[in-house]
Amino acid sequence: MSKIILITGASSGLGKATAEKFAAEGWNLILTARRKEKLAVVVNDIEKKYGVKTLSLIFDVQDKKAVFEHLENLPKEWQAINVLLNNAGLALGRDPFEEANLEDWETMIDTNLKGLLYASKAVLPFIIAQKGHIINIGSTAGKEVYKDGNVYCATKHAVDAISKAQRIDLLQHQVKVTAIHPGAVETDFSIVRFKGDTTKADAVYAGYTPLKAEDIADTIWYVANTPEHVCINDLVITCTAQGNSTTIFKG
Ligand code: NDP
Ligand code: 8X3
Repeated sequence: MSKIILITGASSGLGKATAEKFAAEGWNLILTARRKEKLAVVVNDIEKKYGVKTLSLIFDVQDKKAVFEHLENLPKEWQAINVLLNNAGLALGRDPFEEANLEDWETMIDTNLKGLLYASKAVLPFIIAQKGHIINIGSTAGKEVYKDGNVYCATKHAVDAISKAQRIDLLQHQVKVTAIHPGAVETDFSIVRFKGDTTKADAVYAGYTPLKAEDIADTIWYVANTPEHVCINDLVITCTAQGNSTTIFKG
């Protein structure tokens, strides 16, 4: 029987690439996002290319009621979830503390932290039943704080802490928990962060070869397919040109 991965934030970037990777390996997919049309394109492509089964769910992970309504009431045939990938997330702005926008802070906290908690809690009974695996997408921003990264860094530090907590608390259920912390990956991330300013977004990836979403998808595939007795706890991955969040060798 095919395995099932549930991916939050599957309409672009890391989530989309991971959906493709797992579909190519024959897994069935539960894919979630807010943008219905964008997710529909991903789903159509994958179904055509790989012939796997997909279930798409449209909701905002910030909306506690919607998360629980969708995930607690999954159709029976979709409840045997092997892997939950908590990926939905974003940065908004890169501003000094005194200038940063309060609403941006709230959106990042509600998405990156509370959304991850809601999704994890809602599907936990299914994951426990499978002795499954929770994979949380953190960031190098969860390992160090950089200037003007304030609340984004805080949310990713929280993902790091929650991953450790989940690993300890879920040990008794033999649920694996992994946190993956990427450095710069060229996706829509910076376009979202800089609110459509493509000049600023492009500058983030100029002058070196950043990670591709597929690099992270390959890593997630590896982490999700270790032998039963092996759990990769924590993994920081950057492109070769990146030493930490703010040190990038641009030739
Ligand atoms: P993208 O902007 O390409 O993708 C983000 C995904 O998250 C989209 O599918 C988006 O879907 C979804 N999403 C965002 N907010 C919500 C929400 N409130 N409810 C539901 N879904 C939501 O960026 P990435 O693929 O790069 O980002 C994925 C994750 O990787 C994030 O957690 C990010 O912090 C992390 N990360 C990214 C790095 C990078 O350099 N790119 C590096 C380190 C970590 P939709 O808008 O349709 O809802
Ligand atoms: C995304 C990477 O360096 O912009 O999490 O924080 S960074």
